[in-house]
Amino acid sequence: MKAVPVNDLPVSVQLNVPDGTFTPCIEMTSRKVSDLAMMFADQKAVEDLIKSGDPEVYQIRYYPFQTKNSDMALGVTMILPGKVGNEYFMTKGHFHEADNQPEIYHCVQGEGVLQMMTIDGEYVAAPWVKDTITHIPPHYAHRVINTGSVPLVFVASFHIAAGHVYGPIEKKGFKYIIVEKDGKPQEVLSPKWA
Ligand code: S6P
Ligand code: ZN
Repeated sequence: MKAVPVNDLPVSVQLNVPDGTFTPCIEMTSRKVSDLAMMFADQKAVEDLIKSGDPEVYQIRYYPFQTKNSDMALGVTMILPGKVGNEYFMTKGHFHEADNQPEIYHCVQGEGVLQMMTIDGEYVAAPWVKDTITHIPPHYAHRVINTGSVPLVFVASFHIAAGHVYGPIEKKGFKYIIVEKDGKPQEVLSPKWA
C-alpha cells in the first residue's frame, strides 16, 4: 500500500455507496479471478473463467491518514456479484501481521457473510446485511463473501501498522466455503479442511 506524506490536519473523503468509490482516493487495487485462483474450490471453473476474460471480482480503495503520531487508514471494498462454479465471489482474506491489531468493518450495501478464523481454526461467520458493523479482534483472519445480486460495499477502519499476511489463507483457506445450493447460500466444509 502506498505511503503518503504526514498530514496532521483533519481529512474528509466523500463516499459514493453504490460503486464504493470515494474522493479523493490515494490508491485503487483491482483483483480478478486469476489473482484469487488458489482460493476457490472448483479449479476447472477458475480456469474456464480466466480463459473467458478473467473477470474482476473486487476493487479496494485506500486512504492512509498518517499523522505525526497516529496511523489510521480507510479501506472501501466493492465485491461484484458473481460465482466461480457454485462458490460466491469473495475477498482473498488475510491475517494482520501485527498480533495486537483489530479492525472494524461496516457493510454499507448488499448482503453476504464475514468469515473470521484464528490460525487454530476457531471459526466465526457473521451474516451481513446493509449496516451490519463487525469488530474483528486481533488474531482473526477475515474474508467477506458477496451472496447477493448487487455489489457488496464495506468500509474498513484499521491501523496502517496492522499489515497483511496472506500465506496461511492461500494455503488452507477458511474452514468453510459458501456455495449456492437450490438458489440459496449454504456453508459447507472446505475440501482443504475435510
Ligand atoms: C485491510 C482490510 C481491507 C482488505 C480488503 C481486501 O486490513 O481488511 O481493506 O484489505 O477488503 O481484502 P484482501 O483480503 O484482498 O486484503
Ligand atoms: Zn484486515
